[in-house]
Order: sequence, then structure tokens, then C-alpha cells
Amino acid sequence: MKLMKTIGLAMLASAAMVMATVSAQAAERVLRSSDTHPDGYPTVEAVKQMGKLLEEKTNGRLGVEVFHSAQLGQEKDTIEQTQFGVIDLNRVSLGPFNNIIEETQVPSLPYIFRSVDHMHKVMDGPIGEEILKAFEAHDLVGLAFYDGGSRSFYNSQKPITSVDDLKGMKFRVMQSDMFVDMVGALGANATPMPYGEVYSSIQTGVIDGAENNWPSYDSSGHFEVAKYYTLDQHLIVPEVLVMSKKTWDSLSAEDQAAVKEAAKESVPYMRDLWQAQEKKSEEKIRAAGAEIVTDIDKTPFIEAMKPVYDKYVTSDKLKDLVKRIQETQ
Ligand code: GTR
Repeated sequence: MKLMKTIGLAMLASAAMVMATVSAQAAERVLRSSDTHPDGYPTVEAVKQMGKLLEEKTNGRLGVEVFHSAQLGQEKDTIEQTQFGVIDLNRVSLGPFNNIIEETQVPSLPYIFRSVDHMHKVMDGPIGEEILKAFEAHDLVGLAFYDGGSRSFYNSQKPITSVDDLKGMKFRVMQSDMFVDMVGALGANATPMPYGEVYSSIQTGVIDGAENNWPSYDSSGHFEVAKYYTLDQHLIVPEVLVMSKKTWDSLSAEDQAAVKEAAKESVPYMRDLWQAQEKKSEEKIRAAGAEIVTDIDKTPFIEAMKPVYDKYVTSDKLKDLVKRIQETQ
């Protein structure tokens, strides 16, 4: 009887090893990763790819299962669960970290990056590494940055062609005090709320609109209820993949290195998917009849952001980060 059991287990183990290359569920230890986006979205696919690479690098010791579509909760809650070690990995925008990790405010500042290329130069270099390190004091390990394109305002009421048009309107922002002030500086009112509540809040008129990039505006369906999109591109906020420090501490040094490598190697994969998705989403949204304002003078928007910089960039550490980002060519 005992022998039968042992043979059975051995067979199961070898079956698991064969499966390991095919499916994350077959890895000896499957790390749970959260994402608010639906299956197929570039961030979800990038973390799946990271998991595949991790399985290869660890010979099946570690794999990743992505719980997409906010199955594990909205971003603010999943961040807490990741800090507690209930969730192993989390792919989130830097925005919801702003109130917790001061350094994440800097790449989340409106108009801090001149372009996506500028953002890549900064986040792929020593400044990016410094910001990733800052997560450790908060029970998290920063692994890699992904793309989040640029975010612009959309609403259900009217085309916005100037800062003046925003006056008195109500926009949802991510749960970050800095974004509340950013919208306030433009003369509009901000309501911080979880992503999952935005669609119905626009539909019922609780808010006039929100702000996001093309792929999120598309996959969330927000374009169906808020068809005026103005490309003011006030934010180029990177997204980040983090690991729970508890999970990290449970891994051998070799497996920790494999996690870091797999995460970094998933970045170019993500960027390719992202570029393709931005185009696809833009085409779909235009075809659906959304009204896109592209011809917009950004200077008054940029100038209006000065109070946000004055309020948030106060410590020497943040001032220095801002200066070095602005100096990065
Ligand atoms: C998306 C981002 C998500 C989430 C969302 C939001 O662009 O990828 O992580 O932050 O925006 O606005 O809440």
C-alpha cells in the first residue's frame, strides 16, 4: 500500500515536470499575481511571459498565475494584500503607491516626462533603480517598470479644447492625493475612486469623466459612456511589477535572482505588445464614433501644474530626483 502511494507520487511528480514547461499551474510553487486588467491586456500577458521565463530559469520550481480582471480586488486593496504577503506579485500603476511611497510621486508628476522615450531613458537607468529600491521599506520588492502610455481626459459632456473648458467638471482620478490636486489645479473637481467603479459612475452622472490611456479607455469600455477624449497627455505614469517582501524572503538567493531577471526580460515583450495595443485601441475607439481633440495647446496645462510641484516636491530628495529627470536627455 505504502509502495503504491510512493509510486503514485513519483508518477505525479514526473508528470508535473513535463507539464511545468506548458502551464504555470504545474510549477512546484505557483506565485499569485494580481492585475486589474482583462485577460489579453499587455500587462497581463507580460506577467504571464515573466512566469514562463521564471519557470525555465528555475527548472519548474517557480511559476506564476495571473489573476486578471481585478479577481483579487481593486488596486489599493491588492497593494495592501501584497504587503501582507497574501498576494505574491502585483502589477499596478505607480499612482496608487503615491500616498505610501514618496519616491513614486516623482515619475507620477504631471508633465515630468517630455515623451515616452524620455520616460524609458529615466526608468531604465539609475533613477528607475532608485525608485524600485524605495519599495523595500514598505514590505514590497520593486521588480520592473512597464509602459502605461500617456493619460488624457475624457468625459460625457463636451469636447474639451482648453483648460477653461475643464472648470467645474468632475473627474475620477486614481487614489492618489497628488492626482486630486492635479485636477484641482486645472479648475476641475476630482473624485478618487477604484477603477472598477468608474464606468457606472460616469453612466449615472456621479462624475463627468476620468482620464486614462488608449488601451484602458478601450478595455474598460469607458469610451462608450464618455465619448469626448482630449489628448492633453498630462501624465506618462509608468506601471510597476512588485513582489511581496514576505514572498521574496522565502526564496533562495538563486530564485530571487531568477525573479528579477525574468521580470526585466518581460519588459521589451510588454513594450511591443503595448505599442500594438495603443494603435488597435485608438482605431477601435475612433471607429466607434468618439470625438477626439488632438489639436490642443499643452502650454497652459503645463503652466497650471506649478502648484502641484510646489506642494509635493518639497524634500531635498524629491527635488534632486526631479532635477535629474529633467536633465536626462
Ligand atoms: C490603467 C492602469 C491600471 C490602473 C488604471 C486606473 O491605465 O494600467 O493599473 O491604474 O489605469 O486608472 O485605475
